[in-house]
Amino acid sequence: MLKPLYAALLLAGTGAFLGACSQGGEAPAEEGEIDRASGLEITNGRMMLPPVAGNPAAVYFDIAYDGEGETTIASAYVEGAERAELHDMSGAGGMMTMEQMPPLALQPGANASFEPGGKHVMAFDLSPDLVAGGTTEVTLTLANGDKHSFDVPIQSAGDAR
Ligand SMILES: [Cu+2]
Repeated sequence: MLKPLYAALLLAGTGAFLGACSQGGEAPAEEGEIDRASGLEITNGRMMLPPVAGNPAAVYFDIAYDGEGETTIASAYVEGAERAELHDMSGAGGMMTMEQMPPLALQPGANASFEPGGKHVMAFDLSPDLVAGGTTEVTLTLANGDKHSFDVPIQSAGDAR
């Protein structure tokens, strides 16, 4: 089980987790204590491990946004991955290529899907702690600096997407 230290640090401003990083042994943050950017709803999240160990994993999820004004997803963090990037696929048929995508702007009432063949979060240099059947935490950072964290189940490459 990965410790949600990252989320805990982000919550330091609340006082509840002040100094959590140096204390050690504190209980993992409970559901509801992780960051929730206002108006963002994430469903259907999952991480697909690569078929070949050492390759990056892909994280998929659906977003519904119903906050005030436009919001923009600027970057992603995946617990247990050295780095994560927002990717999109372009091309068609056997000529699909992926590339980093620009920040994703969402208007109130908008939905977006990160799904196989389209947008995804690519997670690089995975910790061996990320195993099928486990969970990890994904954090989206908005252009205004707000964070939105959510847990995703980890699935093996052979599982249904
Ligand atoms: Cu990718």
